Amino acid sequence: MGIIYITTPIYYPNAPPHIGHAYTTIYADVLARYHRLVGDEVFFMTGNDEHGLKLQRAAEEKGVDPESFVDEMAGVYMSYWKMLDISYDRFIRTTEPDHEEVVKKAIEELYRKDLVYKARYSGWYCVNCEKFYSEKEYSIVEGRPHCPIHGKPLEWLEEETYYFKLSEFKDYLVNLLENTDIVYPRQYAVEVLNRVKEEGLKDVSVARPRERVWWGVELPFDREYTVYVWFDALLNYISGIGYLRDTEKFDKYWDSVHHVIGKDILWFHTAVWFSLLKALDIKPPRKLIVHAFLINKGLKIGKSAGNVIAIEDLVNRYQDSDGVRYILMRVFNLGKDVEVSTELFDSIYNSELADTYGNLVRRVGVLAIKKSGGVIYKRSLDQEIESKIKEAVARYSDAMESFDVSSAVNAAIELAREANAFINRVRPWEKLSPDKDLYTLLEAIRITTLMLHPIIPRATSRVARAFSFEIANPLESSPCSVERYEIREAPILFRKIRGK
Ligand code: ME8
Repeated sequence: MGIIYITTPIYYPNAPPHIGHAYTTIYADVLARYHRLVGDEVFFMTGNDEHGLKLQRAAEEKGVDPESFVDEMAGVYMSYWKMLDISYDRFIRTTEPDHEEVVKKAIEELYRKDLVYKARYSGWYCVNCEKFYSEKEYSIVEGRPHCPIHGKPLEWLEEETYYFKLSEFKDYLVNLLENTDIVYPRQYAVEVLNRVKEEGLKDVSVARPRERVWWGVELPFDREYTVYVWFDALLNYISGIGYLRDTEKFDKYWDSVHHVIGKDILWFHTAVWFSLLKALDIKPPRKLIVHAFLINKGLKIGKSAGNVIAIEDLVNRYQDSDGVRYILMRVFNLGKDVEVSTELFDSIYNSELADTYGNLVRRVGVLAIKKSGGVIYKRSLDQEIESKIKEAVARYSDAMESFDVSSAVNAAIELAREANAFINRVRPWEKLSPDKDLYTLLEAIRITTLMLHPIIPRATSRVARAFSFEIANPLESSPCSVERYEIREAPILFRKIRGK
């Protein structure tokens, strides 16, 4: 039994989460559920990034104080995660006193170590990204610098600020990126390396003047400043497991940390985060799993592009969370952007959930009740299906262990497809006593169900209840291990979507 600590980014709650946030969070949830299923001890954390100019302005626009705004939004995020069956162990908020304490102590330590110093800063800033952009990065529209991600005009900022000596960590960072497999897939490590080689590693500002950004953690050694929101936010990953408070817990989980992020925040999670950890004498994360974007008509789906797809619309369309979870994990891609459309989603839902897995469960359930009174005893399995089961489990396990959830889903649904083909071939409805066929089919259904459990927990739990078997570790559930099936009902799991 292993231990695994899984994190999502902590999201800016200036608006409710959309399909992009669901994409990351469901993926991390599937990893967490898979590891629980195979017997690992899991700590799974998500949460909200509640400080900074973006939140200060969002609250101002609504005419409320930031504190009550972020309180309300924390409830909104939790309700979305409940709607999607996200099984987090902790929902962290950066306004929690424990976290703020860690931020203060961390920056104080860096100051003491001479890794933070005061200097003048000027540059072009995007409030949506909460980030400065260099001349190389921004685009010029009508003669003015614009954000390369949001396409909005950048703001010119000039201020005295405190810097973190990121430049001192260049060799350390390059060595980690070149010689370890922390960043996954590797293409993202190469991307960061190229940038470091091209631009070097410049010191970063870690504070904001209070007169401009008052909604943040006070800088302990200069009350005229607040801590820069990114510096504050990254520390959630260690404050959330008891850094400086509960050493035992921290040591237990930090060793196995797997961060899941979108590629938009790759730089902060490598250049800045790895260096910051080193500066605090903490070892680098075990894994940084980076995924590409969900896009619509070529543009990243997001609040600023105005092309968001609402989570509740998807949950309504596909009846509950399972449909949405399945579809997003089926298209999930670490390396490449995925163009989404209702047509694509409907076709995955109809052909795989309704026509393949759902139909298999319904057909076999009905046959078992009709032909055998719902009780099927253990028999030897059809050999071909038995080897398909073993193959599918091996593929599934390899895929899950390499974080390739869409291939894992594929391995499971492939097995359901094989089982449907087997029914058509052996035609159990024509036989007087088709119990051997039915037992084979029930075993194929059971193993498919166990494999799909982390992805569609509701439907799979329902099948386990209806067919009287336990949800257990698919990697250890050898075919032919159930003595007796009792089929209590033949559920219709997914209703097909017809038309628009
Ligand atoms: O960046 N496709 O928060 P955020 C895929 N608070 N993933 C998407 C997506 C899309 N179209 N849109 C959003 C922040 N995401 C900081 C993080 S962590 C210490 C601080 C997902 O609310 C993806 O995971 O802007 C991306 O990295 C994250 O949402 C950004 O969320």
